[in-house]
Amino acid sequence: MPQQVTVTEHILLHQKLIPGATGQFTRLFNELVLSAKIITRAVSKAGLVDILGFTGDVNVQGEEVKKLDDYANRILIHRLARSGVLCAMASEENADIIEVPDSLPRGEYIIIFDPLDGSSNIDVNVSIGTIFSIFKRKSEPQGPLMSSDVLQKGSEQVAAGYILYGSSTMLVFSSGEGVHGFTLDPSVGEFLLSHPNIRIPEQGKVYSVNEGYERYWDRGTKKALDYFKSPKNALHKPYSGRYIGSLVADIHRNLLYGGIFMYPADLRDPKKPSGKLRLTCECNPMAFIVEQAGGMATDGLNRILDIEPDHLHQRVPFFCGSLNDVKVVQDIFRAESRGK
Ligand code: P6P
Repeated sequence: MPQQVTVTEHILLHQKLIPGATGQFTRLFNELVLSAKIITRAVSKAGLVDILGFTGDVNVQGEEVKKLDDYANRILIHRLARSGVLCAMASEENADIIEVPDSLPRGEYIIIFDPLDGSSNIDVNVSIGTIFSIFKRKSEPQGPLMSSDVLQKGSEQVAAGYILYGSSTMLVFSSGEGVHGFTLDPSVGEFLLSHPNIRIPEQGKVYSVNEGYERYWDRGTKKALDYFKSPKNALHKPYSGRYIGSLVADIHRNLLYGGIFMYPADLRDPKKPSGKLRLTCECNPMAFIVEQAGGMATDGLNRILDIEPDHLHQRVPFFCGSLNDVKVVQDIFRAESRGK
């Protein structure tokens, strides 16, 4: 009988519990796992029921909200609030911090999530994902929640991860003790350990970027792409270009096979002066995962996890993946900043 380890069992048996935790983390994670199963059911039927299409609403990002986006957001908010261990939540779909209703028990954890990233791919059956980032509040539990409790830098995360709704549903997360992947077995409704201790190859062979925006890139990004396409790079041949346009799918592929994902600054669009991706609900959790797997994540000059967030929906340029590849990008940007 193959050893079948469930995600809850894994957290209890193999992850050091967060210092001072009283099983609260496990309760939060169990609600996240239940949410993943509920969203999987909806995503797998999206083509069959009238859940596709637009709600007609527009989210804080100015993007049309698809029904599945909205559904996933509502499921996560409802379930996570009932974990009884949160003092606050934040969602990519909501402009402001989401308070936990006074009628529900609260705790010391904070979770920030993108409920269904890559949602523009829903209608064409391309993999999409939920991304999450978990902190513990810093302010006194009896006192008021401070914005600094939510706007913590990524290095303060106690856990982070993603759920990938693809050919199978995978939960990939880290609580600071390496990265572990669990695959949902729909026949028993459990996430089973399928990818223990994931390590990203130190040297990649793939770059992921939307080259349609090349004319709007800064010099550093253009020089980086010249490097990856040049036979004079570390591989002595051009890297392959792979871009799905769904962050969770692109990062997951590079995590397992190696490579670098880039969403650079966009010098054209006043809404995206620092690129499109959000620091708190996309870049921080992905950077935490990739660093825990032995990779690296930078905005070109600074480690992503060291950036102090200014506001909840702050965007940053994002270069993330295999250590050797991200180091090349950082060296290019640092040389640019020295005016070389
Ligand atoms: P573009 C999806 O909308 C998303 O936020 C990420 O999942 C993805 O990496 C990126 O945007 C794709 O953006 O501008 O290349 O279509």
